[in-house]
Amino acid sequence: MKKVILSVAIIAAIGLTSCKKETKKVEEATTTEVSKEITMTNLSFGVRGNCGMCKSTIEKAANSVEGVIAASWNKDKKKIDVSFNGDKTGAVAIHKAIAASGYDTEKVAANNMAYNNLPECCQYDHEMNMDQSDKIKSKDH
Ligand SMILES: [Cu+2]
Repeated sequence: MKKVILSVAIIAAIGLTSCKKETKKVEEATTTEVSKEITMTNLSFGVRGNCGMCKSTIEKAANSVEGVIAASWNKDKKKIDVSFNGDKTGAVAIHKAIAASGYDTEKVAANNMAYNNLPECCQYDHEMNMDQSDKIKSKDH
């Protein structure tokens, strides 16, 4: 009888440890995914534009690139802040997507057809300075 109890205990113990191992495996998988998210890249560059409508077009274009997590264009600074997964996309793809929507970036000139299709108020001056964050800073002083 004692032997039976002992073997039951052993089986239970084995069962418990194997269960624990499985749980650990799941935890490891989750940790890997989280560390992948940490490869997020933040990028800021100049983009020309005028108004709130420009802002939504520019941000929509940036967000349409697979791997882009967040995009925020600043109307006064003429500058966009983009967060993206560096494994999935890169700066060039984001510049190109914004240019295709009709907006000049520091590196890629706007698509002319897209620019001409923008509402009149959004047809910004191609000579406009981009990334005016320094100027705005000095204005604040
Ligand atoms: Cu606009």
